[in-house]
Amino acid sequence: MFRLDGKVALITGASYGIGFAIAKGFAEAGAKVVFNDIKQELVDKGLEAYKEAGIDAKGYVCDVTDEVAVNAMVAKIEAEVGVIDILVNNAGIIKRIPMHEMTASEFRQVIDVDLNAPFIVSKAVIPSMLKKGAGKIINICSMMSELGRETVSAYAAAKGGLKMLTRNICSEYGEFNIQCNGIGPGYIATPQTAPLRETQPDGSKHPFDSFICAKTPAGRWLNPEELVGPAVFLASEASNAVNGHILYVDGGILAYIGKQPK
Ligand code: NAP
Ligand code: GCO
Repeated sequence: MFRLDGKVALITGASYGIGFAIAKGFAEAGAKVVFNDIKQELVDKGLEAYKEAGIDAKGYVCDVTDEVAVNAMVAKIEAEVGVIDILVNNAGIIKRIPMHEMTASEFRQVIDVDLNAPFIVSKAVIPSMLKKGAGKIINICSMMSELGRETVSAYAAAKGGLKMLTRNICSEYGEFNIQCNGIGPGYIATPQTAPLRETQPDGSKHPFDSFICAKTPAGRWLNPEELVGPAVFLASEASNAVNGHILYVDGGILAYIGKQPK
């Protein structure tokens, strides 16, 4: 029941990072992997990486915030590969700026990619899922779907909204055998969090690096590959009775007050 054989899976923003890891896991579970990225060179880089992993993925250039481009991409995928059975809304950005210094335009850019785009892409794939009588939508949420912190106001607002969009898609389409769930990763070592892990000029750990290790029971950053099992579960028939759920894959951060300083 954890296999994805015969399924077409679209993972957005999956040339590298979390999206790539999830897509690779889906391929290993039998799915036909389709991904997009915003630039041709990123799609090409992604195709190379998938090929090196022995995966015959299909890549499309598309800015997921552009509804016309998304609709055209989905139509192209349906014509060239097949109806999308599994959608992972993974593409995302973050801007770490104190709120009183953030411009409205910067705020809107984050909301556009992290919240509006999952709406746009989900809306594009749901009609065919309705016709097929089945579908899986997985939204990549965040610790910031539950918690705030300094400098990430736009991102937290977007990821909090994405949690509720997940629950609303569940509510609106559950009767048509479409399950929509979220994955809330903890702190994952990817390019997006690289600035938070940079070694300091004196060779010491970044203060945020030490902070997150103290907030994570396992005392470490998580790896993208640790999201694959939960993602395959939510993409497979094993989760047909799971809907509107945000599965936090955070190593226990949300359960933990944090390691007391020595
Ligand atoms: P990442 O390394 O920055 O990768 C994000 C991917 O999305 C990149 O390929 C990026 O392409 C693409 N993208 C950005 N804007 C796009 C757009 N408008 N259209 C199409 N593609 C676009 O991020 P990540 O760490 O893998 O994170 C992936 C997802 O997990 C994001 O939604 C993030 O918020 C979420 N998340 C990450 C963590 C973490 O600790 N890393 C934890 C919780 C949740 P470009 O390279 O061109 O920007
Ligand atoms: C940050 C980090 C986080 C992670 C992730 C945590 O600046 O706090 O980038 O937002 O990306 O979302 O779940």
